[in-house]
Order: sequence, then C-alpha cells, then structure tokens
Amino acid sequence: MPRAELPLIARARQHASRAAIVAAEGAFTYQDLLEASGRVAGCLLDRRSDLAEARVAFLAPAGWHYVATQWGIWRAGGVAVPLATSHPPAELEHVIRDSEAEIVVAHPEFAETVRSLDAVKGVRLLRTDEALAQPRHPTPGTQAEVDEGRRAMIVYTSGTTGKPKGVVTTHGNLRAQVMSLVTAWEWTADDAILLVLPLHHVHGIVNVLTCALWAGARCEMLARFDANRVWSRLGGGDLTLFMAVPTIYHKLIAAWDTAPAERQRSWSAACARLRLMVSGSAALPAQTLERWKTISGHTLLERYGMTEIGMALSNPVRGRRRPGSVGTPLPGVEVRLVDEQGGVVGPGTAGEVEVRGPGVFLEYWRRPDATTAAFRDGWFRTGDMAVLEDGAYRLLGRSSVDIIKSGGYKISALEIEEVLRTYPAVAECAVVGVADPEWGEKICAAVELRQPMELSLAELQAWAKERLAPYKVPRALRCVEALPRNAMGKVTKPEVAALFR
Ligand code: MCA
Ligand code: AMP
Repeated sequence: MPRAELPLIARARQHASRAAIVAAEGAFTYQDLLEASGRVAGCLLDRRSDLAEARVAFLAPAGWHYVATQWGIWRAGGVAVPLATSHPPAELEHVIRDSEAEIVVAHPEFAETVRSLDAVKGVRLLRTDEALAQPRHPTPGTQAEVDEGRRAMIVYTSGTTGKPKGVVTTHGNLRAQVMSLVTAWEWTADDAILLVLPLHHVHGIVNVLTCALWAGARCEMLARFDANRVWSRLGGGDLTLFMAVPTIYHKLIAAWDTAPAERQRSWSAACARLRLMVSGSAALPAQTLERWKTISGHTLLERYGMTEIGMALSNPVRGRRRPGSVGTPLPGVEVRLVDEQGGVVGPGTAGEVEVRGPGVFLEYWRRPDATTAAFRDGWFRTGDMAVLEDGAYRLLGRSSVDIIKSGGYKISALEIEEVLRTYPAVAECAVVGVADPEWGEKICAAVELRQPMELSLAELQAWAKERLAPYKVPRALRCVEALPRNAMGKVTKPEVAALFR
C-alpha cells in the first residue's frame, strides 16, 4: 500500500483558514490543528521516525487538547487509545494494561490521577500541555507516513464475558466509516456541530468529531453534557447539526419543560434552524421522538451502529423517517439477517444482524479467538436481532440478556456481577437491565447475602463507584434469600428482572 499522508490530515490543509474546533481553550483553525498536532507528533516521536503502532493512551476532556493529541498520535504512527474521563482508576488501569500502552498522555487536570496508577509504571508519561508546547519537529519528513491498513485506534467495549475488549480499527476502517456518513448525511464544510458526547466511544469520536473534521466543518465541544448549556448553544442559531443518545434528548426535553414560556419559544425557534438532528446508540422511545418533534420541529433521524462496525443502518436525510425503524444500509455497508444456523432469512422474519464492509474493524486486541468467533463467513455477527419490514430494518433487541444499554453505554451484566462478588457481604448476585424511560435500561442487582451480613443500596453504590464507571453502578438492589434458578440451578434473568418491577 502506498505510504502517504493520512487523508484526514491532507484534507485539513485544504481548509487551513477555516474554524475547526471551538472549545473551553478557545477557537482554532485547521491550520492551528495541523501545527499543534505536528508538535504533539514530534514530542511523541522523540527522535524516532515512526511509533510503528505503539499504543498511546490519552486522557483529556473533550476539547482542544484531546483533538491535538489524537491527531498527533496518528501523525506519529501510533495507535490512539482514548481513556474515559468518567472512569475510576480500576477501569483506567485495565485499558492501559490491556492495550499495552507505551506512552500515556494526560491533560493537566488528570495528570495526578494518571501518575498514581500502578499500570503506568515503566510507561512514558506526558502531559498534553507539554506535548502541545513542543517546538515543531524540525524535519516534517521524519513524521510517520502512515498507510491506511495500519491500526489507528482501540476503543474498549463490553462483550458478554469479562472485562471490556479493545476494538481495533485501522485508518482505512475509520475513513470508510466517516465517508459513509459524510455522504449519507450530506456533511459539508459549512456545517457546524455541537459535541456533547464522551470521546471514548465511536458515537462521539467518529460520527461527530471525525466526520466534522473530514468535512472541513466546525466542531464545538462541551467537556461534559449539561442540558441548559446545550439549550443555550442550540439557541444561538448558528449550528446546523446535533447528534446524541436518547437519554440526552430525554434530559433536554425535561429541561425545556421546566423553562419559562418565553425561553421555550426562543429555544424551539432556534432549533428549527438546524438542518439535521440524529439519535442513536440505543432504541429511541416513540414518546421521546414525538415530544422532540413537538418541541423542535425535527423528526429525529434514528440510525444503528456498533463500535466494531461504525454505523450500519440509517433513516434518510431526505424522505420519510419511520418511527421505530433504523432504516436501510448506509453507503458501502452490507447487511443481512440470519437464523440460528446462519441461514439468511427474508423480509418479515426475525434474524441476527450481520454486517460486512470496509468500515468493519480489524480485530479484538490480543484476542484472536474472540475475533474469529465474532465473524461468520466474513460477516460480523452483531448479536442484535432485527426484522426487515417494507424495505427498512426494525431492531428487536439483543440476543443476550447479559448486555445492557444504559444512557447509551453498552454494559456487561457479567462484568458487574464479577465485581460485586468481591464485596464481602455478597455470596451470589445477578445483574439485569430493567426498562426505564430516561436511561433506556437501569442497572439492577439482586444479591444473596452472606449471613448475618446486611447491605444497603447506598453502601453498595459507594463501594462500586471506586471500581466501576458511573454508568455501571447498580441503581436498585434487592437482597434475597435465594436467587431464582431453573432446574439446572442456573439463575433465570427474566425472573430476576421481575423482582424490580
Ligand atoms: C449516570 N447516572 C445514572 C446513569 N449514569 N443513573 C442511572 N443510569 C445510568 N446509566 C446518574 C449519576 O449517578 C448521577 O446521579 C446522575 O445520573 C448524573 O450523572 P452524570 O454522570 O452527571 O450523568 P450525565 O452527565 O447527565 O450523563 C448522562 C449522559 C451520559 C450524558 C446521557 O450517560 C452520556 O454521555 N451517554 C452517552 C454515551 C455514549 O456516547 N454512548 C455511545 C456508545 P446522582 O446525581 O444521584 O449522583 S455506543 C456507540 O458508540 C455505538 C457505535 C453507537 O451506535 O453509537
Ligand atoms: P456499542 O457496542 O457501545 O458500540 O453499542 C452498540 C450497540 O448499541 C448495538 O449493538 C445495539 O445493541 C445498540 N444500538 C445502537 N444504535 C441503536 C438503535 N438506534 N436502536 C437500538 N439499539 C441501538
């Protein structure tokens, strides 16, 4: 494959004087981004000519330092491993260790957290402000020329078993994912998007940030979601696009409902100036879709994707968007539904969604068996069930009860159970997701206690918060004498879920 400058970087040169990023640190053009990421690359390279796919984990709030670091890693030939600002040390340790990061870069706000991790012993540590301040690397030619088949990014995502796995995407995968969305959703350099999503998942990283920068558009970033701040920015009237998970729309509706009538009117009027609002990462409840339409005038465009494949299915930008449907395959993506034996099923019959195309990931990092198991004849097996009706796909749910979606995050019930079992009072436990209008599903834990010990929800939450990301912390607890089990002694999750209704 020819070794040349990455297309994302080459394209940025065409937009040099245009605004690229607006964040807490200020407003920056594409030229600023090229220069800053060049400095970061030079600092990471430290006289080498290519990081040669060394993993560089980085922890920074959504903002200028994040983007300059991400691009710097790519330009130096490294693999970007975004860490989550919301994660407790235990989860950060897992990602740094599992990805075998050679370098960890931390925003000053998180430098102390990172320095205190066991996993960084023997790892080169850098601060984003130091990397950004480095003088430009003397000879640009020594910056790595990265071919597209090389690994670009590892994003951690839950599966049905154990701790999160690293999903490896190449530069070519990322380009395919981005180009598919830029084409389908008609991105142009005149677009401006507000980013409110976390930047350790594909929704924020690819659909919002990288699509915007590929198109030469402006990406305005909030370090964290805040309903009133989002409304006041949407009210500014200069944005063209917005993308979020259903929980965020639910929270925006709640904020609108409590605002004074005059503000409601001005917010709604400003919304109407956006050209497109998108929902995804979890099922969009019909009620949220309807309320949002009344408030904003927008019929949310619902789409379906996954960390391993980017986006696969989407309702149209032009034409009818069907409530409850995730539409048709995006450009360059092939989708089929199969039965349990792997036979392709026709319209009207439920089957598992399988996906093929240039956007599909390369591998689970250092897990060849899991990678092999994830494919059938070259098709990626999503674990999502769907049916094709009137030419469009409707999702029916996950094939595993142990995968929970809460606030748009994919969560493994088994991972939480493993952690809860290490709590002294817990003899056995079962974690389930229970339907919730705000969060999609709420994490609920049923526990058999070691007698005569006792346990309250508050105690369990305080303990779990130290070990699990906030969205994995149980929100309800039932202490039971015996968990419901079938004749084989296996815990029956539907009956566990019934304990919380
Ligand atoms: C937080 N809280 C919760 C949950 N999370 N309660 C129940 N269930 C949860 N899942 C509680 C906190 O403990 C706290 O309670 C209160 O809510 C506020 O917490 P905070 O962390 O401030 O929440 P937030 O900032 O309002 O977060 C909500 C959020 C966030 C903005 C919706 O969850 C989010 O950014 N979700 C997006 C995830 C995402 O990007 N997913 C994409 C992955 P208290 O106040 O009592 O302490 S999927 C993907 O990438 C694929 C490819 C795809 O298809 O998109
Ligand atoms: P993740 O592994 O975090 O990338 O989450 C991907 C999963 O989110 C998919 O496998 C689906 O289960 C779910 N998902 C994404 N978009 C939608 C949607 N529009 N409706 C329902 N579920 C969705």
